[in-house]
Amino acid sequence: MHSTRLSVEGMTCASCVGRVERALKGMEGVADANVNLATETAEVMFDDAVTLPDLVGVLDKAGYPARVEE
Ligand code: 9UX
Repeated sequence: MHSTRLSVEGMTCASCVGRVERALKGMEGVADANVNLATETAEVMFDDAVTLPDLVGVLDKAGYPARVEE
């Protein structure tokens, strides 16, 4: 299992948080996703079926431009 923190742009309300969490958790291989609205980040746990570009890509597609932090 891997984990990463993504910086996510464009989340302005609680519904946005839900959308981002659902987009991530809906991916094959994502075990958990926790979004922090205040810091505009998403902590994601995922297995070998998922790559970092996969995570970023699904959020970009959902309308929340993302990049990998650190
Ligand atoms: Mo409400 Mo969050 O439209 O985009 S879901 S601000």
